[in-house]
Amino acid sequence: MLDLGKTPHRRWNPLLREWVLVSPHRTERPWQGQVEKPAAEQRPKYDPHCYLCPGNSRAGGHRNPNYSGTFVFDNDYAALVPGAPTGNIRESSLIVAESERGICRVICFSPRHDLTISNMGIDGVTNVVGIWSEQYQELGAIEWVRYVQIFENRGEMMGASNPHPHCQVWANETIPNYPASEQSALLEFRKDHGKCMLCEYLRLEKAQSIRVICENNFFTVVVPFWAVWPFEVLVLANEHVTGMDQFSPDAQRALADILKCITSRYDNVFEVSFPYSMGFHQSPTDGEEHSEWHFHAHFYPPLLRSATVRKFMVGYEMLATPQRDITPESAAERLRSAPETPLD
Ligand code: H2U
Ligand code: ZN
Repeated sequence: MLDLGKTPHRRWNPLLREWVLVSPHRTERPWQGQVEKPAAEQRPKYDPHCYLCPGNSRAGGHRNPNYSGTFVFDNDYAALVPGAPTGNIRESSLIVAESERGICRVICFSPRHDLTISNMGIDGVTNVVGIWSEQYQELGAIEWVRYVQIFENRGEMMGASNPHPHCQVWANETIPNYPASEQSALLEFRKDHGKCMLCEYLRLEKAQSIRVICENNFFTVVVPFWAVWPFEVLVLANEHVTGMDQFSPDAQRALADILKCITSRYDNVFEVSFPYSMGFHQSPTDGEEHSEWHFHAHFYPPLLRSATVRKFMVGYEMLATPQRDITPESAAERLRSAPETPLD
């Protein structure tokens, strides 16, 4: 008999429509073994060398204003630019390229160099949610922008270039791969079952509750059944809302609250400022009706069993199928038992 906590098995990711291999017998109890704690990171409130702190200069001769809340600017090293020449190459069906326009921005969450979402005040994070919603709508309203991806890389391990609390926004001419895959899965599920996949998934998770971490009136955090990263979570809107443009002020505050809760739990799991990549998935802005979309956020953190042991997607995972050892259920238990208050 298949025992999810003991038997090697594979699980189905219905959003990306692919399998993940789970080998629970390899480490049945993720919190066994030594937890190494690196020296506490002491950061100043203001860093004269930080290119995101108020009043400092950035690349290309720009100087940040003395901002007091959030601060948005066009990325000085933008991966995509709005004025890129258009064209395509189709030498055969095998050598294919298309030009891609885009707009890349950086959003500073706070003038304070030393804060993170977990230890910023709820009002500050609510302001950030307001800016995300504004950027989603402003960039989405541009005629050729079909998708707005808001994402945060937190921690050097995730390739963040700077510890100052910030995120990026990329607005693209085309819908990127993962949102596009999710969109076709959501559409197909609705066609086959007559309901939203994520509304249904949330109902199942709430009924079982073993993978639910925390919730408020508007959002629920679960370790998805099909999680690949050790402490991966999915933040789901409780109601079927397609995007941030539909959030009431209460929902914006609730998103800030739930983000603070999950990031604080993360920090408390290994007593470090937890690295992760996080991003929102919501309706494209291509002018089509997209009632199939259910707003959600993914958190993909690389830490495995201590602050210094990280998971890499290598070997079998690069060549065959993603794999995990600790089960999503034990990760959920670990996150549930971590305090929801900031680490400091
Ligand atoms: P990340 O930490 O997620 O890499 O985001 C920081 C972004 O800031 C990065 O995309 C940009 C980088 O291009 N940046 C500027 O726009 N101006 C600068 O002076 C330095 C970095
Ligand atoms: Zn700074």
